[in-house]
Amino acid sequence: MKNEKILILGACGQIGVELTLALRQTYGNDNVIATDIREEHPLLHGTGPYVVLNAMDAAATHELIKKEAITQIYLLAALLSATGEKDPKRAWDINMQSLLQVLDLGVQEKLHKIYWPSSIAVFGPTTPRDNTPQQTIVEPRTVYGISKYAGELWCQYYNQRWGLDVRSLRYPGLISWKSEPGGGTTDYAVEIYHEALKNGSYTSFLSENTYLPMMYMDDAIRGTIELMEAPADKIKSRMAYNISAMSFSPKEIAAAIKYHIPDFRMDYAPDFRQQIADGWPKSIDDRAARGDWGWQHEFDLNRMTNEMLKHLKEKMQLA
Ligand code: AKB
Repeated sequence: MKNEKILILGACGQIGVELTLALRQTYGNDNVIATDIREEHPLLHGTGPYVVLNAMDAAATHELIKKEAITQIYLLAALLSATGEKDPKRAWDINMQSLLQVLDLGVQEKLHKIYWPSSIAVFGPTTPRDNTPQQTIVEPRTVYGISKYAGELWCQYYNQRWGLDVRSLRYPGLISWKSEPGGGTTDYAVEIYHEALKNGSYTSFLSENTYLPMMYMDDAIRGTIELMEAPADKIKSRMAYNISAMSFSPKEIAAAIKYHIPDFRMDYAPDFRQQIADGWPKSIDDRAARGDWGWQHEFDLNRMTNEMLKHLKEKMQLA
């Protein structure tokens, strides 16, 4: 078993649940302390230590780091793009304060590594939208995107100024059957599978030809752990890496579902999230991640659709 003691902040969110379970398999259940402001997620129950903790509470976080002799932190607590637009100042406070505290604690306690997720939301309407490069025009228009871009710059700053080993990925929309998404613009691509199985229909809040970069959660979790385990000299970007797997529109995901559920019906009623999606990339150039530390995706739209429908059917006891 690897000799690290890991603290997860925000373990009950969409990424947190699956990342905690995967890290517990690699590092041992007792070596991964899961925390969140909410009650423990049912899937984490009985799999290892759990503490109710607000990621904004620096003193309590510091105490836990010392008590548990923590060596690595994964900071996943955040408000996402759609929720963030409803209360921009709160989104800024949560997203930035938690990151700056963790970076400071990382320096103070000489932590081995820190992981903090960024997002395709760092890009904006002036960014080239097809095959968006690793380095390009970056003018985010959502508070979530602004906080992610500022956060990337802070990560790079702490790495250069204090030698802190902080690593990050710009996640596309993440699709999972185990844990629920939490207030993003790409959430439609998860909801659609649930509704297809429950009701045989779905009304998309994005228009039919809105292409966005997406990824199956298994790929995202494996990629995150591979990034964190890569030798430090392979990590050339101390901001965040573009990573990509697939790109599709609501019309295309509907067609992939229709292949399994021929009567599935899709309607469209775009809302405020359409404008957010219209400012984001359609597809991502992730050659830097592939070249520097060997990133590779495994799931495309059809393979992911098979998995999502199979697992959700079992979960919903429809199989
Ligand atoms: C969102 O839609 O806000 C997130 C993201 C792309 O970071 N899923």
